[in-house]
Parts: sequence; structure tokens; C-alpha cells
Amino acid sequence: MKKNIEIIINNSELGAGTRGSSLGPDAILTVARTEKSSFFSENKPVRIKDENHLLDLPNQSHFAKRIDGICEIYSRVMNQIQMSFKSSETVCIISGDHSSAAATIGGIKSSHPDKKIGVIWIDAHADIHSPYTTPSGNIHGMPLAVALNIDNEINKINTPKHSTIRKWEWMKNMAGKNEPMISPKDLVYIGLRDIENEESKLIDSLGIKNINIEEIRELGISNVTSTVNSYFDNHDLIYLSFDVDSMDPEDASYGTGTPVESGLLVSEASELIDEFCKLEKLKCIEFVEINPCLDKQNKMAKVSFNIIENSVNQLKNKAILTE
Ligand SMILES: [Mn+2]
Repeated sequence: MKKNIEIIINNSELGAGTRGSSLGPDAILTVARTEKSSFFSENKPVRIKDENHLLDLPNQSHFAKRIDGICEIYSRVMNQIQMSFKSSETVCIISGDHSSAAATIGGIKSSHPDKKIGVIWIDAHADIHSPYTTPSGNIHGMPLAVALNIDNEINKINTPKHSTIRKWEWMKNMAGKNEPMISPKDLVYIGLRDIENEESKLIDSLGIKNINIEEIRELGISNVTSTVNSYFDNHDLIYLSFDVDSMDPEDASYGTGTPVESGLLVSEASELIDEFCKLEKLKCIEFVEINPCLDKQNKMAKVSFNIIENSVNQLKNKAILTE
């Protein structure tokens, strides 16, 4: 019989521009231990080996930094997601930076090749750059372009090297089947508020569903959940990707690499995730970009541990109810 849930820890921070998000998952474990919580003994995590030592070497690829190491991490994350779905009904992955989400989607796709996957992306940023459009070269701004197999060459500002493009092509096809892992209609953005021009042109032209914070407050959390649920009516399973920078740094914490003002309140984010976890189709959830080096008193990890604990309990209850 399958377990209700498996927790994966992925410490890679190769995709971020600011150092320290590799310590995020362990900062969360520290919170649990401080609170004498039995959460991680009841839900023993599996760990993915990182390649963060590559950060001690010079970067080789200007418009997709550390792409060699990230390809290696992508293989490991995909394999682990596939293995976790063999042993468990649902998967929760706690990662360093957000680049990993492309491989999480790749792992879901390759372990459910005939299923239609819906993606809920809660983030301040659209993460839909490619090596052709990135202003920073940081791959944590690119996971959705990987999953959608999009280069956005029409809005190109960079000319990446051939070696970079070769790796980039590998990433976009890593889940096999020679088709994009998801299409624009499989994606819902929530909480975006710091989008580059090249990204917003692309989002408009693809017609990606985008629910901003004003709309959330107008609609109310339960209406947002039911709107997203009906939007994914024809989908088989849902993956939720939660970047902690979706939250308001004044309310949550500045313990994340790229904080943006005027985000979701912690209470709003918690309620949203709680409601989404009740959806029968939600099978995988990811938490990213917790950076204790930029924090005071490990606050972002505290906020995140609460949300993770609630969501994992919610997913477990749901599995018990549907057994
Ligand atoms: Mn992100």
C-alpha cells in the first residue's frame, strides 16, 4: 500500500542570484526542532544530493548561470519525484531556489505521462524568462519557460552561447515525449507583482490566467479556490508551487532572495494553500526561496513551517478520507 505523503528536501541553490536559499530547508527543520515538533519524525524526508560546491568555481554560462549543475539537479529531482509517486499518493518538496520547479513538473509529467497537469504558481515573479530574455542569467527566473518549452525569441535581448542553448534544449525536453510538459492553459498565476516587460508581453500573448492580489481580496479566498478548481476542470492532477516571496515581506519576513512589497498577508497565503490542499486533484506541493541568511530570528522559516505543517496534514487527511 502507498504512503499518504512523501517529503523531499532539495538543498540546491544554483538557480538563485543571492546566496543562502540552500539553508532554507534546514532552517525549517531547525524551527520544527525548536518547537519540539514530531513533524519530521512522522514524515521523514528524503534528501536530494546538491551540487552547491559549483558556486565556488567561476560561472561559465552568462545567460543561464550554473546550467551544467542545474541539469544534473534536474535529473535527480525528476528521478526522486518519480520514485516518490511510486511509493506515495502525494508529494511535498521543500527546495532551495525556484529553478527546481521545472524538474518537479518534469517528474510529475514523466510519472503520469497520459495525465493533464494543472499548475498553480503563487509567486511575486512570473519565472518565465529564457536565456534569450533574462536580465540576470539566474535560472530561478526560468522554470516556467522550461516547462512550457518557450524561448520567447520575439522579445530577445541576449544571445546565449551554443553550449548554453544545448543544455537549455535538454531541460525543455527532459520529461520526454517530445512535447512541452504543460501548455499555457495549464497554468494559473497568483500574486504576481514584479514582472519584466519581456515576460508580460509573453503572458498576454499566451493568455495565461493571472489572479492578482487585488482580485484575491475582491473575490475572497474560497472564490479564488473554486475559480481555479473549475479552470482545471479537465485536468487530472494539480501541482502547487509556492514561492515565499509571494508574501508581503513586512508581514511575513525579508528572508527571501528577491522580496517585493505589497504581497499576500501570511494569513491569506496560509488560507489559500489550505484550501488548495483540500482539492482532490492536488497531488504535489513545493515550497521555495526561504533564505535564513537574509532574515532575523529565522522568521521566514517559522512562517513557512506553519504553512508546510498545515498543508501536509491537510493532504494526509484527504488521502485517509478517499481511501
Ligand atoms: Mn519564483
